[in-house]
Amino acid sequence: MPFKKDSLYANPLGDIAAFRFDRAVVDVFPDMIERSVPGYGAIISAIGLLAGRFSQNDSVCYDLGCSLGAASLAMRSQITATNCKIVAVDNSQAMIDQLESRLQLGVVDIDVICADIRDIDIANASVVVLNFTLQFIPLCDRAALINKIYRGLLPGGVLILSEKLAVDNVHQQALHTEMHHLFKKMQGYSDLEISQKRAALENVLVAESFAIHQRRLIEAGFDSVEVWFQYFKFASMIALK
Ligand code: GEK
Repeated sequence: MPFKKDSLYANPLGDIAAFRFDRAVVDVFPDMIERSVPGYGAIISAIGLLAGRFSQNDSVCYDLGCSLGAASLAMRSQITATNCKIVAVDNSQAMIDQLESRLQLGVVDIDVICADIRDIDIANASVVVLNFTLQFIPLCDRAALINKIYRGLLPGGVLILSEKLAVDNVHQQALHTEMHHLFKKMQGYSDLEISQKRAALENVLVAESFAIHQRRLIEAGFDSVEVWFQYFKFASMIALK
């Protein structure tokens, strides 16, 4: 079945339930993320390039919160290291079922695992991708996850962390929110869809500032952290071990 256009929030909803990555979301996911996250396609392509640059022979590349595997597929297309595999993890069974049903065999193996990324072991990693996933992890668990990723990375390894950022200055925060709203309108979403989706994500997606991400990554041991891409609040960072 081809994926559908996202119209999940097009009609007025009485009670707006907290957002979940369930079957209804999976059925529209590629359209939803493409029209909601400015720069998503560019970030996915660059994750492929970075995996080509950083993947090491005999190592593992992790895609944490992989959804339908867009980052895994981009990495697979660029990895030339030998005996390197990709491990793609998501805790939404609906996402994992859909990913498994669409995954074709390729030169680089992709192991697909349905699990909470807080519970899995990370070892022998050359590349770790958290592409818009950390923002869904409870604040109290984020440092432990980043510390685990750091420990699991090989020397010379990279973490690619993409997040919706909070902006400290209230005027800038309002401007970035307005610009994201305009971006979504340009993508065909109505004001109702935008406001209902925002309500569904309240307390589910918790954004933090770049300063907070940077501090957590440096405290974990990363040598350096830089933003390599930003489009309004949507940013992607590179952390080097
Ligand atoms: C992409 N990276 O297309 N454990 C595992 N997975 C989780 C957890 C958790 N604790 N919490 C949330 N997820 C993808 C896009 S989407 C981002 C990532 C978005 C999963 C969740 O099930 C969902 O699939 C993903 O993280 C976030 O490059 O929709 O804005």
